[in-house]
Amino acid sequence: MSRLIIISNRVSAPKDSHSGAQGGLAVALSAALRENGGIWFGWSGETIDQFNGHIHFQQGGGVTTAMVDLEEQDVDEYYNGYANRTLWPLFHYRIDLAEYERGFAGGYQRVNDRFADTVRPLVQPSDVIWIQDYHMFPLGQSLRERGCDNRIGFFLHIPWPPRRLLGALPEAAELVRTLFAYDVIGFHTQEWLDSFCDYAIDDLGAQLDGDVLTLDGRQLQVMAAPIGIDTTEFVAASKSPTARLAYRRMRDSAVGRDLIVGVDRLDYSKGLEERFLGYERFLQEHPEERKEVFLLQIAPPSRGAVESYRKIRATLEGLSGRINGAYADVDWVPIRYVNQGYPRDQLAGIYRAARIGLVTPLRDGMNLVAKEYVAAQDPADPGVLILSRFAGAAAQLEGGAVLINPYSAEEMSDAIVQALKMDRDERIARWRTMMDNVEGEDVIWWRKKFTDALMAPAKVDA
Ligand code: ADQ
Repeated sequence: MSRLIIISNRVSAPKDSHSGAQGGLAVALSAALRENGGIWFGWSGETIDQFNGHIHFQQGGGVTTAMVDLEEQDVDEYYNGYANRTLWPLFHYRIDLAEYERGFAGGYQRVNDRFADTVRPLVQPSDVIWIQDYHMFPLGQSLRERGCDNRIGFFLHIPWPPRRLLGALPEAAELVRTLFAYDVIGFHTQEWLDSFCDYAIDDLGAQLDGDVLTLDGRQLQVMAAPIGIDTTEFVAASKSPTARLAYRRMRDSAVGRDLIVGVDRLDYSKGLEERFLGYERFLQEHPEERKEVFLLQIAPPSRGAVESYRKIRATLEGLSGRINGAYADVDWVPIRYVNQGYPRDQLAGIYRAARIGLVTPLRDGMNLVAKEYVAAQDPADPGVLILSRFAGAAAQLEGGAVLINPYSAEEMSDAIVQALKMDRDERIARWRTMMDNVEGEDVIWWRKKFTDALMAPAKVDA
């Protein structure tokens, strides 16, 4: 069997496989490494004065991790720059926030070349390489230039933007061309996959035959593989003693009111500002419901080095203050806004206590919070998921969620009322539909779908 080399910006292999403290992705990738043997490679998160390519190896939970340090300039240009100030906003349709600087693009390529230089000596001829996400689009090409002819796959965790939007990226054509260095490329949804094919076909002249794109004699297999959560683990987490305690604490502090919960990284793509405005609209339009509910928004800060993230934080603080100032009473606060992370089992208990899960990104590759909310519910008395139609997860959960346009405060307000009034039979039926998907297409299914394609023997080039 081939060894697997997984490469991602940050490495988060679990210290022990059942701690339950890490996300589903880390669990799934670590399991793949345990089964196949191999290495998980990435940036250590540390900086160093002069890049030296020195690899820090670690063993834990049956997984070998290998990490390198980067220079501060690397981090500024590659991570805070091109990845998070150019690609992230553009790929989330925020052309207004995307910044284009040659230094970012240059630093991004330099770091990918550094990763390639560092990882190349670790690769054995029969290894299969799986690269994760938008930090590393050109890494496959860099590895090919260093004589690596292994099977290499790439999975994109964020949306792929429509063709004309991608055209705003100065290096768009070059970037897409480099992706033909891969053997397989995966997206969460058919929509993202179609947008990718549109660009490759219409702008670069690639040809599509079945699931294979051909450009200049290189064949690239394209696939939609929606990521799931580790459902078994999450259901178990939702019944753990910590979850039960968190559930009880929430219920006690709710004193009979219905909890609406939002859990997101503090990121403009998650539609938090629009969510607060939609909730404010609900409070305005439905004075009779006001003291019957409250919104708990959990949003740990992320990417604080990037200006647009500092701005969204300030905006949300202002907005929650304004709404609470306008509506709060001595015994009731409409929004509890919390800026910290919680362990997964505690989060599971909070989800379970919530009558409504409010997941309203403006654009999201998938959105795992939506699936975690579903998995944590009590089957006999589940809550309602209100979900943005612009999250990748909507393609799988549309049969059970109340889908909304997150830009519309009116739709959000109406959906909250609909969810509060929904009778138990309808809630159970909707939840069952969603849970069937969350159980069937879990993270193990996702990982297998991708690695099966990646590990299949290469097709002969036409
Ligand atoms: P993210 O943008 O980080 O992921 P998401 O899929 O929602 O978004 O995953 C967030 C994870 O962080 C969830 O597992 C959630 O439980 C956890 N989390 C969030 N807030 C937390 C808190 N306060 N405390 C503890 N845990 C918290 C990117 C893409 C997504 C895609 C995933 C996986 O942007 O679209 O679904 O990768 O591919």
